[in-house]
Amino acid sequence: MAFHVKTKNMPADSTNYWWLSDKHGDTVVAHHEKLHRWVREMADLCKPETIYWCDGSEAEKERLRGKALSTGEFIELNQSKLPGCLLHRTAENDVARTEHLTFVCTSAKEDAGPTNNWMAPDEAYARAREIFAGSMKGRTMYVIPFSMGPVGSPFSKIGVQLTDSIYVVENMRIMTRMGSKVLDYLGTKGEFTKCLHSKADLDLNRRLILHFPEDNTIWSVGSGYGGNVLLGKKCLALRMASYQARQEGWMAEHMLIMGVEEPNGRIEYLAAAFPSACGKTNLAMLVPPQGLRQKGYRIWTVGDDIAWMRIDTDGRLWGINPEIGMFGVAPGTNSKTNPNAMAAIKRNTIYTNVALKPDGTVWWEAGEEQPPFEAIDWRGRNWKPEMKDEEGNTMPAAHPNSRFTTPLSQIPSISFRLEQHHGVPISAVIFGGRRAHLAPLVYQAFSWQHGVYVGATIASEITPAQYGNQGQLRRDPMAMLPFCGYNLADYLAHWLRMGARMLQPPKVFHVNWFRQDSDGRYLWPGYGENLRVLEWILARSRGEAEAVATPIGHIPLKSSLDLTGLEISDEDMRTLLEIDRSAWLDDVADQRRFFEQFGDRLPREIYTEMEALEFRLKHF
Ligand code: GTP
Ligand code: SPV
Ligand code: MN
Repeated sequence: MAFHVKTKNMPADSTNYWWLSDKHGDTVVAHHEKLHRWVREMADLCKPETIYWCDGSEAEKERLRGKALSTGEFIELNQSKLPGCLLHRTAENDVARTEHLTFVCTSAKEDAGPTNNWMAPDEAYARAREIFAGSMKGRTMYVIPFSMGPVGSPFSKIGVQLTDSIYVVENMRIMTRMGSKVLDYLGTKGEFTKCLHSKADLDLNRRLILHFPEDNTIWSVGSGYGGNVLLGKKCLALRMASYQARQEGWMAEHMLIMGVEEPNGRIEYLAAAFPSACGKTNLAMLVPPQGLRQKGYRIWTVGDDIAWMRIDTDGRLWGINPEIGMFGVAPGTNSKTNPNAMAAIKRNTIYTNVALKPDGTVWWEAGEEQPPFEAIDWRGRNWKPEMKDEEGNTMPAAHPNSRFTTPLSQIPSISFRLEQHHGVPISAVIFGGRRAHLAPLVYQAFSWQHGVYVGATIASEITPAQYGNQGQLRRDPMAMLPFCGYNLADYLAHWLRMGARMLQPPKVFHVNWFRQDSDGRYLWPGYGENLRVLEWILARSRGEAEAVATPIGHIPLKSSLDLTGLEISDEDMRTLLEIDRSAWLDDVADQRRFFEQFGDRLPREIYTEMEALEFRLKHF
């Protein structure tokens, strides 16, 4: 066990050593020179009053929370109804990821590719340095050693985040394995990602989220919102990790992982990539609808946002969830749509930008009950259900991207395999998006190569998880458009290479839970009912269920889906499974425009698949 002699007002250079007791209980001095030199350099830049090394203990958690409650950074919720729960409100201009301020800083611009913002490393460091300079004056710099994946696993990655936000520390405590055990593992020489964060003045014009994959470094300044500042998550576990994964021959993906236990007791695992706020958290912990529950189905949640996958000695793809918490979308979550999440978030949860009810509990749109008579909204203002903004729109009480941070261990459906470093074997990979039109409920790719093309052509409506034109359709390959730490063309080539290396690649599917009619009504009930589609997907992966070949892939017959107990009209089912050839040809034209930006770097196989689809649409 390690303890750290780091307390208030010690000068930065006294962080140089910490004390560890060795196996025999003797006290020894450990010195990770690189780590300490870096902490000192960053402290020289940011000028905190104090440096505090997080040990990950319960006592530390209580102490930091107490401090944040006293400054208003956290608001205490009703502790008898929501024990261990806190509320945090971000700045009004800081409620989602800011993709336009997020950069991949490789030495060559082409290595970032046309879909990432790019800045030369020297310029990026220089611009950020100006904002970081003195940004922590009068504040504490917290040092958070964390592990993505079980501590000590060969498939895990270590990071050390410096931050001046207790909100960040407390979220990292839930989302990652953090504290002394990680320092112990790092020893005197361990590799780690250098993660620097400061809220600075939360000014949108002085906000930058910078990735330096060549230096294994992340700098984020000027924000206090989740994906911008919990640097283990999107920054490390996706952008940096995807860069490393390509070099090291594995995959870092924006995917949930879930186990589906079938009536015979066999558990098969699925990995699914949907863009932000398109249903990963909900699918990963779904509760089987009555009809299927009676058959004996049961779900095991492994992960809800990030999957790291590698090929094991059996030639199959195995995946782990590097996180141990979920940072989930609140609106739409209730005991009908997601009972497992509702059970999980009743304790030890940090709520961000939800509404506060007079009894000290929380509320959000499409939540547990009808709108409360009055509440304090996400901005901290008095709110009533009928309130309208200047343009006459109803004002939500909770921000549409309000979230909860909760330990995965609290989810009733949590998988018993979460802590196993080798992870779970993946039988099927599912892609999906939020598409009001075109994409049918489900289809299966003809091959791995066709599947890579299907993933590359995901299109989805922009959601409140990011700034941008809400609802606008954009192409988002593998749901990684905002998260791929290198050229997306090289990323697609990596996917093709991985397929060639596998003896039994997962079968590939595409789903769309968000098909609408002309009145904007969802045709498919979604949520738990999605298991009906997963059942078909798993049977197809084993080569069992019926399907019809169409130009875009194999689709189920209505009769090959178990719809027991579901009220859905024949007409809606027909629409959900229809293929509109001329609309698909228009989509191919849009795909071509998207792909052209990658020039010769895009793998030829992607064009081959696109042209084959075009041919099938015209001639079959
Ligand atoms: P990130 O955390 O941003 O990566 O998102 P996510 O993919 O985990 O999305 P999440 O499951 O949190 O869902 C986002 C929103 O979509 C929530 O408001 C959900 O209630 C809603 N949603 C999820 N699944 C379904 C579904 O099957 N049908 C419909 N209509 N809505 C859904
Ligand atoms: C997403 O936007 O895809 C999220 C939330 O999962 S955040 O961590 O903020 O990126
Ligand atoms: Mn996500």
